[in-house]
Amino acid sequence: MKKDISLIGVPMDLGQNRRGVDMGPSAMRYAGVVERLEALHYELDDLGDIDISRPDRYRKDDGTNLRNLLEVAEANAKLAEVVDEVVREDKFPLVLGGDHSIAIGTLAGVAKHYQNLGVIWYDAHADLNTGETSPSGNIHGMPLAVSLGIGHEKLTGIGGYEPKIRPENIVIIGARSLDEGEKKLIREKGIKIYTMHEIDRLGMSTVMEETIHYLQKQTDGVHLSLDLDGLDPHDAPGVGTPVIGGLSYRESHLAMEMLAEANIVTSAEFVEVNPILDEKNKTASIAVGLMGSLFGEKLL
Ligand code: HAR
Ligand code: MN
Ligand code: MN
Ligand code: MN
Repeated sequence: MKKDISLIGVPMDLGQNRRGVDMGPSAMRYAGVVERLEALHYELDDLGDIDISRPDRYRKDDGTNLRNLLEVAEANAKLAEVVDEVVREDKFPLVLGGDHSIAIGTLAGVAKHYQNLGVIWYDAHADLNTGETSPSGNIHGMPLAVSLGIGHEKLTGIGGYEPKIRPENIVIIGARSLDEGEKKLIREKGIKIYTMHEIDRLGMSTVMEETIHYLQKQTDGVHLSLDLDGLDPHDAPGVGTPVIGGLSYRESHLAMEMLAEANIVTSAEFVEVNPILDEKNKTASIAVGLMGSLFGEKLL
């Protein structure tokens, strides 16, 4: 792991329709992210928060099924520039969300620095919708599709190039809520996915061994996009779209610990923490704990 980390907050809630997730970065700072990583001897540079312009009204853009399209696109373009600069300075970008639509900007900033960027999508959802397939019109259900170059041009074109990533370099872990259009895309593109079924059968240890092996042999960097709703809502209640039957606290730590050992992750984001829906900042604290494990914290 690079010893210099740049922390970027993205107080974004426009990619979905439950307010509060814009306070995620504050909640994770309050839960001690800076101190936690500094204790592991990282040089941490907190770049503060990206400016998000708030629309006067949350609405779908004319003629599209895309809620707050222009504002989401604008925020992600800003985020992409900041992340791009961080990677150019040879630092590790650690992005705090915000709803998952911010992965569009993070990946736009990171992916141009790699020939074959791998992506681990740790999530209850696949986020492979487009305006056409989305049941909600919420852009946080679309960032993985957008990064593949599938979706509205105002989103896929962010950063001035597309696609950002290739389907064969993606591994989805923890999925248990998939829309029909997403299932079709997963099959068509042959995207590697460990749903809860495979994780139950194989165990997280094998899933991570396979994931690491798969990505190591074909990628030159790995972005971890961790949606806290990948965890079971019993463990991580402070999320806008909880789905029962999720990954446990310990399975998630094991996943992070194995990634730390393999030393393959080159950028990361932790998203969907909503402190208004949380119980005494539990979910933000769990997110920070997972960051600790990802960056090499050991039990002994
Ligand atoms: N698949 C649903 C949709 O597109 C729900 C997406 C939900 N949320 C997230 N993303 N938190 O992982 O509307
Ligand atoms: Mn997600
Ligand atoms: Mn999700
Ligand atoms: Mn439980």
